[in-house]
Amino acid sequence: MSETTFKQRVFSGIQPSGNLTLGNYLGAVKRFVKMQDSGIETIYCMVDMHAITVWQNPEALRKQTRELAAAYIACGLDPQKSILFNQSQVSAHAELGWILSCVTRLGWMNRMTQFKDKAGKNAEKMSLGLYAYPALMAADILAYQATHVPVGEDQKQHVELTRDIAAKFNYDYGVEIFPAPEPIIEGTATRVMSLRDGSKKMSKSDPSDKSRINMTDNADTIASKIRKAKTDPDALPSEIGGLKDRPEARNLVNIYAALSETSVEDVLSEFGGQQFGVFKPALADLAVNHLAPISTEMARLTAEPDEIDRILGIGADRANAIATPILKQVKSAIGMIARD
Ligand code: AQP
Repeated sequence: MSETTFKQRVFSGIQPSGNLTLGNYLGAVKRFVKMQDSGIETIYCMVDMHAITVWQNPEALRKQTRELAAAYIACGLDPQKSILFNQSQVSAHAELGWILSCVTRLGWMNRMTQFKDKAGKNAEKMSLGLYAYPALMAADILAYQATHVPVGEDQKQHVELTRDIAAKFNYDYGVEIFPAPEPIIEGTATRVMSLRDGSKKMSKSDPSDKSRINMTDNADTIASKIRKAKTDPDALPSEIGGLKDRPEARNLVNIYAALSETSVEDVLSEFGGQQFGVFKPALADLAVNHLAPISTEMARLTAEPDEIDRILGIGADRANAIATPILKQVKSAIGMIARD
């Protein structure tokens, strides 16, 4: 059992692999903002090295990274309060990623459901990086000795793997360098589902744009996507139990609750007995009112790419200042020679 007390520190990241979705916003960024004001140091990354586990057009990657930075800031992350940077500017991620790959067991990696979901039947054609992704994610977190990791439900298994990797490294080298980071998964929208299929998670890389709400969608597009979202013919129930076996209805109610910061019970007490013809326009209004100021601010920020790059550079320097001494301890524990 670890005796070391680690300073509380939050780390999380998002891949600049496409447009930020409502799922990323509700499952991650909105909660990043809450944690920023909790008095704990917060570090939020644009994980561009994870994004390239699937081929990205270089120009698109640059644009998506700046857009993601703009989205972080437009949603309320303050670069003075939180450390904001893109992963590839801090080499400790890649260095520690390799070291932790040598600690991680293949049997552990083979149990990762996200690789199976993403690779499907084409595993042989996927990159080695996509398979090794969770070891790099462990390095992202452990390079800062982070203790809290706000994520959506789909990332829980990877944070749990990070705990196993941290414990094995500490045990193998007889040190207490790494904490056991806690996944923080809270709220009614920890797993926002596709608008076209209530059994699939809403995802940036889903080939169907209609499956998701992008943070850059305009009011008409948001309203149209919600209007066309798959549902069933029944009215909304008044009790949570009535959402059982109705994944699409449950998803829309969860989104409403998360956006309005109320509970599912409250949403059902307001809309129970109503048809989707009433509920969908109310949800569309709520979503547009919530997201429009964010997309306007994102557009303003992305019009100044040099300013975004400057903010990311400052964030990378601050991140480096934390990660470099931790990586030094790791290398020394392993027996790697370094200059002072
Ligand atoms: N649908 C979702 N509901 C709730 N949370 C979600 N997250 C992602 N999708 C949902 C959370 O967003 C954070 C960043 O995710 P990511 O970009 O690192 O990778 P991902 O989980 O693979 O997200 P996507 O959108 O599905 O990306 P692609 O399509 O590129 O793989 C994480 O905290 C995640 O839990």
